[in-house]
Amino acid sequence: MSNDDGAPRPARRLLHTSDVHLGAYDSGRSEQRDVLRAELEQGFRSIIDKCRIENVDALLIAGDFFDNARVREETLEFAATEIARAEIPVVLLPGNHDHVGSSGSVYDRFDFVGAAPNLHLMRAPGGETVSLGDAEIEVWGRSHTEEEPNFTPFADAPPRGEAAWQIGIGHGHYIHPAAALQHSFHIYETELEAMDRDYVALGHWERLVRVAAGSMTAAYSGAPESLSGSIGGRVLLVDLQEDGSVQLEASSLEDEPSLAHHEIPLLVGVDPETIRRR
Ligand SMILES: [Mn+2]
Repeated sequence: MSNDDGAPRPARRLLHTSDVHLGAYDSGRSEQRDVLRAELEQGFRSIIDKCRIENVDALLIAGDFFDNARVREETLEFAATEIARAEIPVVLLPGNHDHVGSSGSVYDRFDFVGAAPNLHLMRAPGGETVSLGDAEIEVWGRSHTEEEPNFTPFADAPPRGEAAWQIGIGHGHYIHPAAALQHSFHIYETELEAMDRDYVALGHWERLVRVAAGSMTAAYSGAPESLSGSIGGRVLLVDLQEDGSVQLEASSLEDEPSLAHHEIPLLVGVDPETIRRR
């Protein structure tokens, strides 16, 4: 597995988030929706602040960045302005709520890369590799298009590339061996192992959890602002360390204590019906 030649690798730090759902409260006007909308935007603003404060080298957004394709124009402008403010490479993988493809994508409404030149918007339905910064990190992912009902984020992913750090990013439902199979966008442990990446950044679940994947690390960051309750509120700082190991820290956006790698829940024996997804 992985890069085992023992040569030291350049230490890097990523920030992993997902399921931001910007624009979820854009339709209709009411005082309550305006409050919720402001909270959602503040969540993303806090993520960009954290990138700047924590010396993050790249930001990964693992799908459902926007809630739908009809969000307000000012939400699109807000998003692009904040991404540009990060001043580091930002990898944005579209999920099922903000899919790309021929049927009305939110990303066709606005020139995001023009407004935020540091943005890497993954649009290739077959999957693509993005090389970041000084080319020590490569990120592979496959975006949702909503044209394939049996979409699988990681099936038949290409082998590792040449860069020191090999990262996967995907938006889908991790299939725990105990899980029922009716969910969509399946991600299997065998696929994660076959990808042979150093870290896989997952989205689609609002909940923060590591998933068992052999000797590699794969995790859901959870949503920065939960649309359905008290879960969420954290992002994952991903330290790629010189010895080749990957260390996570779940950092709060609301002044809660951080969770160290071993304190982040690991998916074992959980009832899959308790996991909220959008
Ligand atoms: Mn989703």
